[in-house]
Amino acid sequence: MITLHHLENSQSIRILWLLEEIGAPYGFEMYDRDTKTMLAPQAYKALSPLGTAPVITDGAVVLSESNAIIDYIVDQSGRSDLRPAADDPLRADYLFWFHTAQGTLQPMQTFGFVLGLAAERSPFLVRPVISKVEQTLKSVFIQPRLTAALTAMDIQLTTSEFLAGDRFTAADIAMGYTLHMAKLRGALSDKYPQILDYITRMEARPGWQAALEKDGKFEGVPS
Ligand SMILES: N[C@@H](CCC(=O)N[C@@H](CS)C(=O)NCC(=O)O)C(=O)O
Repeated sequence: MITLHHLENSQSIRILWLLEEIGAPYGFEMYDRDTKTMLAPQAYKALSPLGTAPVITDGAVVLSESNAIIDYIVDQSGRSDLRPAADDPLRADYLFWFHTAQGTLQPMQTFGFVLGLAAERSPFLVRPVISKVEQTLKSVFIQPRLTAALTAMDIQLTTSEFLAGDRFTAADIAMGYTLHMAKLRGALSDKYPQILDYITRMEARPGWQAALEKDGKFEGVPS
């Protein structure tokens, strides 16, 4: 049986959501973050080579990286509706959004957050310099990529209910946490009305609600 090793307030909520959407039995172990560093505790870091959340175990298998875990769980579940097949016309949209979640949107968002922390926590005298670097990197590198992806998504969602057509897929799961966090941080303005509606639809899903209930204290903390 698959066991989710679930770190509080983390991207692991995606996997909990997927498991709840699938509805098959699974094991669940909850871990709190280190209260000083807010990183995963040592017991969590020892689970996998990367030391990051999420992690699943399944017999001798230990797997980290959100999208690898999503693919593994969908493989095991036999739920072919969650991933358009190779000859499905929706396959390209599916692949694009599934990978854009973890290949562009989430890393850019995390990078921006870390740059903000660096400026905030740097010694007083060098803070103006670090802040300048933060602003430059955000405006030259991060924001254009976020804007491009969010604009394309908003356009996509004018013609389809989900990211890959009118069917809920694992691309919606991969993107879910990222958009949820973007919304919480105020990064989604009225410029993206379709995305805001889409997030409301995703948050109303019984699977997402069940994941929040099982987690019990999800607020969302990036890193
Ligand atoms: N690309 C990785 C990112 C993993 C990641 O950065 N996870 C964060 C939680 S959102 C984490 O483990 N933070 C705690 C730590 O680094 O100790 C994935 O999707 O699994």
